[in-house]
This record gives sequence, C-alpha cells and structure tokens, in this order.
Amino acid sequence: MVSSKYPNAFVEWYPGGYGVGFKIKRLILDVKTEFQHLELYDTVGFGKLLVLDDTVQLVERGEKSYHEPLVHPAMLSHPNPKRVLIIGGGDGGALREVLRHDVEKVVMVEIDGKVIEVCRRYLGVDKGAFDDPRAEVIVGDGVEFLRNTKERFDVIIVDSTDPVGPAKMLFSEGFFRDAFEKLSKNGIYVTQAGSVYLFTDELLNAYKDMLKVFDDVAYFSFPVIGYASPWAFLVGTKGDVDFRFVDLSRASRLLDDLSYYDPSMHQTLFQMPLYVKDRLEEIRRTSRRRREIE
Ligand code: AG3
Repeated sequence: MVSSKYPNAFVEWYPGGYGVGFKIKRLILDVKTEFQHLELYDTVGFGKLLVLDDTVQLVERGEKSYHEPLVHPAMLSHPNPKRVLIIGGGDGGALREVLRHDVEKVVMVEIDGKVIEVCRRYLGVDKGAFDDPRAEVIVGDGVEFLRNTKERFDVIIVDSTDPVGPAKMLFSEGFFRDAFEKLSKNGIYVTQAGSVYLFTDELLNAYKDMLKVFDDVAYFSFPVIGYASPWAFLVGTKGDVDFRFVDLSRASRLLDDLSYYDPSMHQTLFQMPLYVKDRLEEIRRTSRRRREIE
C-alpha cells in the first residue's frame, strides 16, 4: 500500500530509498539551466526550497544549519584568515557567513550563473553579501580557476553539490592537490562531504585522497535541516593550523549571529557514528603507514 497523507510534497530520494521531504505550497520556478535542473518551491513550514537536479540544496528556515558549520569552524581555527576562496555556493549563504569575519577579500567561483541570478532575485539568503566590496564573484569552472590562479588563499571552502554527478571532480585527488598548492603557507580547506549514512563510500574515498595531499585531515559531522543527516565535512590543513582548536575570542564577536554551531563546544563536531569512524580510522592508519614507508 502506498501512503503519503499529503498530496503536494517534494521528496529527495537517497540511495536505498530513504527520503527527505517538504510539504509544498507552490512551485515558484522550474528551469533547465546550462548545467542543471533548477526548481524553487515555497514550502508550508520552511520558507523557500532550492532544488538542483532533484537534490535539496537549502530551505530558508534551516540553511544556517549547513552554512555555519561549513564556514565558521575553519575560519576560527585558522589564526588569521584574510583571503578566502569559495568554490560553488551560488546561493550566497557561505559568502554571507565568511563576510562576518574580518577578511580582506573573498573570491567566489560558481559554475552556474543562473543559480546566482535566481537566488539573488527570489531567495536573498546572501543578505547583501554579493554587493559587499570585499566579495569578488566569478561565474566559471572552479576546477579550472584553482588550476590557473596565481592567487593564494588562507581558507578554501567547497560548497558544492554531491560527490556524485557534475561535482565529482571537486572530490578528486588532482583537485585536492591544486587546492593544497593554492593555500597560503598556513591554510585550511573545507568541503561538504555528503550524508554520513548514505554516501559513506564517497566520504571514505574523499578522506583517503585528502590524506595523500594535506598535512593533516580531519572529519566532522553536523545535523543539517533538509539533508539526510548527519552531514559530513572534511577538512585539510597546511602548515601551522590545528583544526582541533578555535579562537574563542574571535568567536565571541560572532556569537550573536550564530544559531547552530557553538564554538565553545567545538569538540562535539567530531562526533561520528562509530561504525563510520572505525572505517575512517582504518583508512588513516593504512595511509600513515604508507607515508612512513615512502
Ligand atoms: N550545498 C549542497 C550540499 C549537497 C546537498 N545534497 C543533497 N541534498 N543530496 C549547496 C547548498 C548550500 N549552499
């Protein structure tokens, strides 16, 4: 028997038949961009919902549960982040959070200009971030940008779609190598890394490849509204950056604007379901061994 109890809903189906859904008031926009299928809905209880290629990108009421852990732990563990690069993030939510810090310049490279246009016009989660003089927004391919840029960045943030499909390149060893090279002497790289439960293999693969490249790699998870939570994040560091600690004096200036990530409880980020942690640690052990023998 099929039972839905609510006729108008958007449901994202994950592998294995696990769904995350929202009750929908109306469809606002449905367009095929040059790169993907974009849908924008008004939901019953969570504001507007942005969907790309059938996957939930954000809901207005809840997007901070993704953008805060994506941005602030990395920004606060870097000793002095002035120059930041965001790959993806066309809705402007990550850009908005980065600009809360005392940064000099933030470059954002989003491949799909239509996403930026639609989000600015209908969504407004950027809260004016696109007009900030410190922001430089480039419509282009992040992989090419990173390969060719002469600039160096203290923090690189990857706010991409899933590690399957068009964004797959952003989870490849070659891309991690380019990112490592374009980090400053002391730098930190953070990427969303998919659903802990449902994209575990992608998470493990990305972790394995990042371990080959960065000086150190950390993983963490956070419950994100709208995604099959907990959601995974991976962090690669270069030089003198220790992701286990954050600068609480800088954090205290942000506190009024934070709703989800609690810097005073930074250690709780590292909670990871044990069966996944076991597999991650096994990869770390074997990768370490390989490094020692080489
Ligand atoms: N980041 C999207 C993360 C991937 C969501 N995946 C999914 N629902 N299967 C971009 C949106 C926020 N800036």
